[in-house]
Amino acid sequence: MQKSLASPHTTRSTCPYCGVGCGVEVSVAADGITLCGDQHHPANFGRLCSKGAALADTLDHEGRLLHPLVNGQRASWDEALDRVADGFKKIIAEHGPDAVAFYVSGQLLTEDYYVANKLMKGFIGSANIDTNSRLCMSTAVAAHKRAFGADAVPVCYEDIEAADLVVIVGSNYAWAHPVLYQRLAAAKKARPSMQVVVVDPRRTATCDIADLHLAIAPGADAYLFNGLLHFLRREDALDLAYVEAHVEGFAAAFEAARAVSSIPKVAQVCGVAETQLSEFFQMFARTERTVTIFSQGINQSSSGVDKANAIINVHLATGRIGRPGMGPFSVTGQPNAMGGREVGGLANQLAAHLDFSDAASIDLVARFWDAPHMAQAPGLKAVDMFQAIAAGKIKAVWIMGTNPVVSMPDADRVRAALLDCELVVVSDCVQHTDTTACADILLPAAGWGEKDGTVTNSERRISRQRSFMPTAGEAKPDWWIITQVAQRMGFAAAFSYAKPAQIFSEHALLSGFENAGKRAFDISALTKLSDVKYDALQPVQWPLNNVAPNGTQRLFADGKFYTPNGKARMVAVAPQLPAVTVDTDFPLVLNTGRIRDQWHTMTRTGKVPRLNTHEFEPFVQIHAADAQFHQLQDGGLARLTSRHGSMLARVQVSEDQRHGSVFVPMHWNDAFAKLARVDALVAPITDPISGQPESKHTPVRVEPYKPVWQGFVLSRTRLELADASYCASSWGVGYWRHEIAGETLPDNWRSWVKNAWHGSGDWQEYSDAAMGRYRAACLNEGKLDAVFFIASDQRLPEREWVGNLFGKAVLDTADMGALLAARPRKGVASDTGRTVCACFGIGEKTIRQAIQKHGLNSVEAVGQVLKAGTGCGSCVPEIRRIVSPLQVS
Ligand SMILES: Nc1nc2c(c(=O)[nH]1)N[C@H]1C(S)=C(S)[C@@H](COP(=O)(O)OP(=O)(O)OC[C@H]3O[C@@H](n4cnc5c(=O)[nH]c(N)nc54)[C@H](O)[C@@H]3O)O[C@H]1N2
Ligand SMILES: Nc1nc2c(c(=O)[nH]1)N[C@H]1C(S)=C(S)[C@@H](COP(=O)(O)OP(=O)(O)OC[C@H]3O[C@@H](n4cnc5c(=O)[nH]c(N)nc54)[C@H](O)[C@@H]3O)O[C@H]1N2
Ligand code: SF4
Ligand SMILES: [Mo]
Repeated sequence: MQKSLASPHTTRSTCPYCGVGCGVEVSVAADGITLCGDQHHPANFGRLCSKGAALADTLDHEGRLLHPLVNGQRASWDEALDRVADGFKKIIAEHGPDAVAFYVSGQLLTEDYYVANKLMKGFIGSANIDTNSRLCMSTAVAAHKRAFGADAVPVCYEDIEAADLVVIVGSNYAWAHPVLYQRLAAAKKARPSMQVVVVDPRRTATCDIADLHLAIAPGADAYLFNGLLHFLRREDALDLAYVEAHVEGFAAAFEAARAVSSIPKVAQVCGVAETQLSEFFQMFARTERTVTIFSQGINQSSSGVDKANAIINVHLATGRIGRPGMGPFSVTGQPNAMGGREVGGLANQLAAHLDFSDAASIDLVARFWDAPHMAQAPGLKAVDMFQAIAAGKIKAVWIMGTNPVVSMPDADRVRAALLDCELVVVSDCVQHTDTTACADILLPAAGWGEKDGTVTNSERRISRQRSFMPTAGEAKPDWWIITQVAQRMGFAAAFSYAKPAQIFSEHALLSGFENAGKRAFDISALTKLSDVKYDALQPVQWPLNNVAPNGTQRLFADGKFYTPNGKARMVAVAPQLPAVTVDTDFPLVLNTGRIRDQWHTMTRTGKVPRLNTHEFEPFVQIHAADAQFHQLQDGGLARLTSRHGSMLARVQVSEDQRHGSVFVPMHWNDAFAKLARVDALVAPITDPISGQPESKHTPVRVEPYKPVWQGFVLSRTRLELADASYCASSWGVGYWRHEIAGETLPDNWRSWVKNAWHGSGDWQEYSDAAMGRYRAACLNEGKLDAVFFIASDQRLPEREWVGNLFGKAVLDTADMGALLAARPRKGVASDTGRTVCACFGIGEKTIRQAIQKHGLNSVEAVGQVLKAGTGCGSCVPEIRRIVSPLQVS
């Protein structure tokens, strides 16, 4: 176990969630594990967001996959590994190497990723290894390669703080990259002249610090940046000397931008006011130090690569790249999205930033690996890969560290494909996910805190993840599992690593192999690190070689790019709107994305009560006018339907939503709710260059869903409420919360309830059949074990005070009376409202009451009275919205 550099009892590691890559300090003591931000880590300097701060609460073994399982039966590692190796070998022997595939993840460590890629591309002899980064960063990768000749992010985090203008496009920075957002917010506070523009169809929490919000029409971003390019030329705001010296393709790019270029025309197609548009253009024209951040609102699009290049174009044409405080910045999502790109985990990439475009690159990697069966052509990209599985062309797939039955578009088809596939192997830390349910062989992977390796964050910074606790059950690190299978497939010599440090060293060596400055990714300075040095590796930014032995903060300072002639390329972009548009059957645009406190498919964040209080159900956010037109009520249920599938969700009418589009979080799935996978609806339409799916734009219909009864159940253990047609379960503080609804009335509520709650205890109930109300509570030695509230409409008591009763050792008669009357007893706050501050559990209503009572007029004042917002700070934008609504234009 690696001990800390800070003190004998602490370990320094890196947060396993987002691509900000925050350093954490973990203390292991007899009474438990505590954790805080690492003051010295250059990504966060001690800060953590709500998810990072709650990491210690995810480390118990509840729900973990502890042993290998073959066809649902416990098996030894030997047995399971042999089954995997034999299964793959047999299918390869019969059908060739392209009949097998790996589908991996930006959440694997670099060392895991490196060996998975090596096994598939160099030894099995197929390039059918793709990754969830296809759904995430593949667009940015393609755009970088087109513009810079390499997948290299030019900027660093300090550039954001040093900028005078930060343009945030298709990124809900405040929720998805919270610590970077906090750094930006702090920089703006210290230097109020700094300006922030947000380009997003929705008004998001990120708009809290925006001087300008362009609520752009979905999919119109390439028009916006093409229009900007044209405007900048007209205003003489380009750096033509820079273009002349360092850029090619200007004329064609500019010509393409002319098609739609007048301010009225651009404003019209972008759906924003002309005044706002010209304000943005002028800000951009006059501000030299500009950083443009972009994320999934750009990447997840059927023309995402062009959009990203339209953004990069304006930076190249203004020469705003390679200098402090400026540059285009694609922020990565997953903790090791960048590391996966370095090892070539995408089906169209090779290791060390090489690809299949020339025979020499393929040969280079083959020689380095001494590969017996080097793949010669790109493999199938994620969407095509699952379609090939559905078509029976791929007969064996090994899924590692990702949950495609939830996160892939057309997810019902993905599930069906896996259920039909001859051999499905899944490596995960968690036993019951929507994807593990489709597996023939389940391999228990060691989780965060149990494994060792490296990750690379958004600014090319490599940091160590270090283990600080024993592995759960028989779990093993991914690199070990993969190399064991490789050995059993007959490749023992090439996969005989004893520890991650050896893999890292080989990866570093390959990055420098016959490189000589040709490839951006070069960490040859980290080759042959001793074990001690690998263990102690400090966060460093690549390139890291003999020219730059201490790493590189910023790229392209010398105006040289990784293209054959050293010049960057502007790309002629002919803007395109989304591939499929709304019509009368599917009149609304479905936009999907993240919420503040959940991580993807919730396998880890869903375990933490305080992260489940901010939002606890799948929801659909909709503009008031659309809600009215489609007869949807705030707080009611809705059924969403697309050409591909359907789901149920709670309606949130919101002024933040753009007219004509709705937003649904990507997180909910069968493990937590019924009919809640939004990707069942998302069309499998992809960008032709990157293969990234258009996850932000599917035409849908949203109709009211009117159950016969609705209700909720709070219970000490989780219940299977099979009769409910809608059921969303979340783990609260001391109880499980189930929001339910049904289409048929049971004959008898009492037996229904007893059927659902098997535990013994004293039951008390209240029933008003005429009004369709039923309430029941079960006590055990005076302590509350379960409560059921059923109604024919939405008139149900607030959950918070009912939930608080689970904290009482004994309920007295007044409590019971209050429960069955569905009204809190006198003096007890009826409702604190939806939790805003997860750190201190402060609800929206509590904040509103305090504002009124004490006349509070700032976030700071609310913090002083309630502490809300003074923990991790992730909720500050929401508190500000409550204190002073509608600040942003
Ligand atoms: N809390 C939390 N944080 C996370 C994650 C998580 O699961 N939870 N996941 C991580 C990962 S892997 C990723 S990739 C990142 C993603 O980080 P983000 O990309 O910031 O997150 P999203 O919510 O997917 O989408 C960003 C925004 O794109 C907007 N958008 C939709 N369509 C358009 C459009 O046509 N144009 C523009 N300009 N904007 C549009 C959406 O309204 C949304 O607000 O987050 C990372 N951080
Ligand atoms: N509609 C819609 N769909 C989307 C998106 C969207 O915005 N909208 N975003 C897309 C994006 S950007 C992304 S990145 C994907 C994310 O989607 P997924 O990758 O499917 O989501 P996760 O929940 O992060 O899945 C990670 C899995 O790996 C497991 N795991 C955790 N640590 C380890 C480990 O060390 N080893 C192994 N073997 N397993 C581990 C977890 O338990 C979990 O089951 O979703 C994509 N899908
Ligand atoms: S911003 Fe939050 S989720 Fe992202 S790395 Fe930092 S603590 Fe982890
Ligand atoms: Mo992602």
